[in-house]
Amino acid sequence: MTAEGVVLRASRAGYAVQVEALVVHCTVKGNLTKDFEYTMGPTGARRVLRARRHIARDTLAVGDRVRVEMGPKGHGVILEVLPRTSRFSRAGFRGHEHTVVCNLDLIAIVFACAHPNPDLWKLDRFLVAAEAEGLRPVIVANKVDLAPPDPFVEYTGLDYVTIATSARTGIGIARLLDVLAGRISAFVGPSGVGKSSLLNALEPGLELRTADVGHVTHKGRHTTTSAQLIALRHGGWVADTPGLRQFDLLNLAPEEIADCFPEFRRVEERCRFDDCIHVAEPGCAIKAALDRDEISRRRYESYLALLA
Ligand SMILES: Nc1nc2c(ncn2[C@@H]2O[C@H](COP(=O)(O)OP(=O)(O)O)[C@@H](O)[C@H]2O)c(=O)[nH]1
Ligand SMILES: [Mg+2]
Ligand SMILES: [Zn+2]
Repeated sequence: MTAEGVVLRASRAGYAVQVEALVVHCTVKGNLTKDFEYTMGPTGARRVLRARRHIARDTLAVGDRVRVEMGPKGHGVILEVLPRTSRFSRAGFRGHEHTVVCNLDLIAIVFACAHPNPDLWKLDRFLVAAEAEGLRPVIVANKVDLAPPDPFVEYTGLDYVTIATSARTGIGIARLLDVLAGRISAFVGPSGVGKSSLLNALEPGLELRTADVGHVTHKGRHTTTSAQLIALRHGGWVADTPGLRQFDLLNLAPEEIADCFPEFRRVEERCRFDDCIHVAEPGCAIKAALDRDEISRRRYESYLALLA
């Protein structure tokens, strides 16, 4: 019997794969140990282009959706890796690119309504980083018990999903669970905004390393530095990965930064020059939209700060 599952953890001993409600301990069918190269298919999903026979640590990664031959006693064999929709990688050992987590599809960017007050310029950086990685950002405005989520209203106007929550009172937690269900997500944001508290509110007993803990190896903290997915009882998985702690801008070219502002994307095709970076060029549609108050000056200044 075969079934589909999601790789939760990888180790030398094998893979922990969630198949429905079970965690199955899997080895890998011999001929799967090869490198995959991917290309974008017509639907946007990545397809395997060519497989080279060469054992690489990236053959299978946390988040991969796999087909498993179910065996006895909670064991199984991975027969096939399904096409990846995204691949979050970082420079790894000796400069090799290392896949941290696959199929991540949602980044929950957490800020507080107060204590600390939201730094919208920092929020813009996180949004641009998520857009640049092709990951769907969801803004979580936590600590709504302390102050209204007014500063976040401008993002709702940009069509970003914004959820006001309180890890303390439970406001918004059900809605957040709904958004996370069926998806692989990661929580990012500055320290002190309530990421750990939120994760515990989502799944009591869950305390991830997510943000600020660092490589603490005492007091019973996780000591592993590899990625894992934590299954939520209400559905979906939260990625707990050290690499995501530094989730930030890679080296983006100016044109790429502009593309990460959704309100610019609609307008910039009307700029006179194709390579306009919307600073001092004549015939710039972005600057014209600014003059008509159709683009927020604060967001534009945020863009300029990212260019610098
Ligand atoms: N009033 C209030 N305090 C919160 C809320 N969420 C977290 N906190 C408090 O904010 C502080 C930082 O929370 P923590 O979860 O450690 O933040 P992290 O650094 O983002 O993981 C702690 O003192 C929490 O008790 C909330 O929704 N409302
Ligand atoms: Mg924390
Ligand atoms: Zn322009």
